[in-house]
Amino acid sequence: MSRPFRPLPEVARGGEVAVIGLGRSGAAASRLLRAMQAEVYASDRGVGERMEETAATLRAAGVHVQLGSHDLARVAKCALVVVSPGVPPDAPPLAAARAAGVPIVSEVEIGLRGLGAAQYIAVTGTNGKTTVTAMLAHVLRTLGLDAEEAGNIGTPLCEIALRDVGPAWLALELSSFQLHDTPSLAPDVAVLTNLAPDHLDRYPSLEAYYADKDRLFRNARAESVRVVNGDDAEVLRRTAAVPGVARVFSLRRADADAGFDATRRELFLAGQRLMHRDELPLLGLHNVANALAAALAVWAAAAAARTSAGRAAIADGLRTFRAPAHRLEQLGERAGVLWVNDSKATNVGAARVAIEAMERPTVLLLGGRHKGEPYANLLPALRGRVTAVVAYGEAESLIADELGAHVPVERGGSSFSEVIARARALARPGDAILLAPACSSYDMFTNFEARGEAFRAEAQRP
Ligand code: UMA
Repeated sequence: MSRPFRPLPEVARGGEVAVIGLGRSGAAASRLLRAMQAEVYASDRGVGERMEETAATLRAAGVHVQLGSHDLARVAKCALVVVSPGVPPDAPPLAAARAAGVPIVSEVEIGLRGLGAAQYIAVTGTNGKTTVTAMLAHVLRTLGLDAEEAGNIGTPLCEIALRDVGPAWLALELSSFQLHDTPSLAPDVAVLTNLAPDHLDRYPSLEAYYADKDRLFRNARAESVRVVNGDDAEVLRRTAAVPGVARVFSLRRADADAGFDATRRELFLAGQRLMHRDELPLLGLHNVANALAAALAVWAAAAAARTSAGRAAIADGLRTFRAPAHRLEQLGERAGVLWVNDSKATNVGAARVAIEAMERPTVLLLGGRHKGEPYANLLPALRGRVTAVVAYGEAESLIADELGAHVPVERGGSSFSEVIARARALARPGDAILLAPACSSYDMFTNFEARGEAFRAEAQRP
């Protein structure tokens, strides 16, 4: 028996709820909507075995499921539309809903309405948000609090809301897509890690992408708390007028609310030394920034963190945190070559951060489906670190054209094992092979996780 849920006001006068997209979010939202007593029409333009499995489970729960297409007339008659983050705003079912005046909300919105009493820290930003979210949940647990991570990091919020007993605390990662249609969002603490160009294949402009990020603060009030990157001028500019208290983390100022002394390599929190940088088992200065953001958010959110025992627990949590899979994940050495999997670097900004974290001469795998950003933005990071680039996939020629005059670029083609063979041949003992593709994976893989797993399998081959 699931616990009772409040019915949705949008469907009080009858009518179906249309769920668009049946990936993890759509499936979880459909089940939660059924638990809220809604009539649910869920559709996905996709077909295939996995879709059929999802459809069968949902039908058993009383959901009306359609695969292979969307019935636009039926969507237009619905009381509410719930959209998965991967469905772009110009998709035909959303256009049909808008034309008919049907409200559109995200899966996260439905999750928030079903969540009950959990406190939550919401995290967004172009890069680092998954690491910060995972760190937050880990540090909260080290403090002895009952905490979990959810949202863009992997577990849809609706899945958490469906549980009979949910966690007391949530670290909730939100993408710009999820922020777009989530009017109820009101986190205990809101974290903005940084802003850089991304998703230009979906947004008409950079401003439109940043405007979705701004929605993290849509319900901010005088008593709201936000944690923001004090080294990011765009973040500071866009959040200056947001109501509430701003807590700032910075790699440049040791006296920020959470700061770093680069000379002594020490992290500070609220005016006191927290730990030495080398106690943090993660590559790259950007991960020091991520640790500062997580420490500061926990300190701001939980009273238990603001004691000397709490401070010790925060440091302990950061010390025992391990990089999540596909995020600068060190896969070990083979023949003196370190393999590093940063498959999650699906944009130029993330790839640049990964390259800058490398402390050995590096062979860089760059490629996949182009997302609209210039690869030339990588040049300052490549110089002095990257001995060769292996360009591959749909973006191969673009990468070779933009970087070829400045750094040795080998063409890897469209077979991933050939790409790896090229990289192996180029790497010398003492080097690193880094997968930080700056592109999406969809030309060769189902997602970035599959790309990272393929890389891991190659790295572990003798
Ligand atoms: N679809 C239609 N009609 C359309 C367009 C799409 O039916 O016109 C269907 C597709 O066939 C697909 C579904 O809609 O089946 C969309 O699913 P989805 O892509 O939203 O996938 P989910 O499994 O629900 O995963 C989503 C997030 N995916 C995206 O944002 C693309 C996951 O983030 C997230 O972990 C999950 O919800 C749980 O919250 C992934 C991601 O890549 C990791 N995020 C992007 C990023 O981090 O850069 C934003």
